[in-house]
Amino acid sequence: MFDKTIIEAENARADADLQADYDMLGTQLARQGMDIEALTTRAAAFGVAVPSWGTGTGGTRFARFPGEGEPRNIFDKLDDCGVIHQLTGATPKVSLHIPWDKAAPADLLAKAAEWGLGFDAMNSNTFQDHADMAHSFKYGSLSHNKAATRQQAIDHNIETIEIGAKLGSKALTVWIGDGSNFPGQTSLSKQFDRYLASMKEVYKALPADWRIFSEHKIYEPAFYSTVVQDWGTSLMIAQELGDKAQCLVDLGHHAPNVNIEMIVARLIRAGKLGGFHFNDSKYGDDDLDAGTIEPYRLFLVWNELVELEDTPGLNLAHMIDQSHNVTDPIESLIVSAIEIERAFVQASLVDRKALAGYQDANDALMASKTLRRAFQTDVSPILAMARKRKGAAIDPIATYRASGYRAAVAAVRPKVAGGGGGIV
Ligand SMILES: [Mn+2]
Repeated sequence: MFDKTIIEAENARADADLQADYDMLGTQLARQGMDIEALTTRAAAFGVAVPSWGTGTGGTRFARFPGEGEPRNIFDKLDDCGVIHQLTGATPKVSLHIPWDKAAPADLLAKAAEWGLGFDAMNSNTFQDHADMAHSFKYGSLSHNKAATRQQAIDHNIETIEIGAKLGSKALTVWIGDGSNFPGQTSLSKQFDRYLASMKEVYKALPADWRIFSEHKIYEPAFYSTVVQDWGTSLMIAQELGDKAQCLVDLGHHAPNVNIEMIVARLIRAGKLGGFHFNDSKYGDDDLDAGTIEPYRLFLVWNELVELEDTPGLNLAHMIDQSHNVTDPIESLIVSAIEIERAFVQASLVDRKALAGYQDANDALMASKTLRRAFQTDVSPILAMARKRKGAAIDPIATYRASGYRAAVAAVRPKVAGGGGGIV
């Protein structure tokens, strides 16, 4: 369905302009003592995982409007993820959600191999009821007040680990919807105790080389209290569980205006930052495309990550977590992967020696200007050159549109009004 020769044809048309832009940027960066080739090598090595659920059209609490040619199953989703990786060269792994993506591991591995894809962190799902389950998660899962329901949630997480182990995944991300809608509905402390006891059972089932990520979220679907509501609780969980437990930061899971880059710095200091769910938001967990609302915040998060990248033991799982309601999901995921990589490369431009000097001298204005100089540099030619050298597209969106992929898959994938994929 995707003719790779379109990339070569489109790149041939864009190549001369790219080379001219690249040479000009290289000259500018050289004047600042920076080597564009080193930055391009760094960009080329960057990767961010695509969420399988992001390839379908999402929805809101109000409605879901199906798109053309949406994936019917995990194999269609992997095809779409493969196209994204072909075009960007920056999304080598896919993050799966169980049970949505349940299939024979051998078949998943074979489909992923067709596209040169691997599998990143696995995601369990106890925020909805599955087919054939004895107990409902309506009133909670890992923190439920009934032991049998908690055990069912524990068993599901362990099953998700077992599936992931067959796929080469090395981590489980646990996000739960548990909480309450009314003051008094539940004991805040007992509910957390039950959650911790359940997570300890899941932790015991981790293979030696696996990690478990605790993902916090301030609210939704529980609107009064959430069991894992912020990074403080997430850190408590990771510290109580043990060395294989770390925290996952989803950029949309905080109150508006929270200083997320500070959370990043603190969690790295504690040795407990495990990974990211990138997206963007205006008000809440909007799951909008990365870098579309607050690109400077995305840059500032990356500024901390780059500054602390040599911290011993730091091993971050970078993933996208978005919901696409009004765009072609493939296009949104392409744009997001590029914007995340852009912020990474921009943060790599920060003159850290000069910045440290301004900080030591209490020169707030020049320290701030040092960051903004990096943020205001258009690194697009570096990103495009990194793609070109990997055989990916100089202009991924234009190339995708020229490929006709969406129309081709729409011819064989019928529209489905319901379907999975949502906001997590
Ligand atoms: Mn998330």
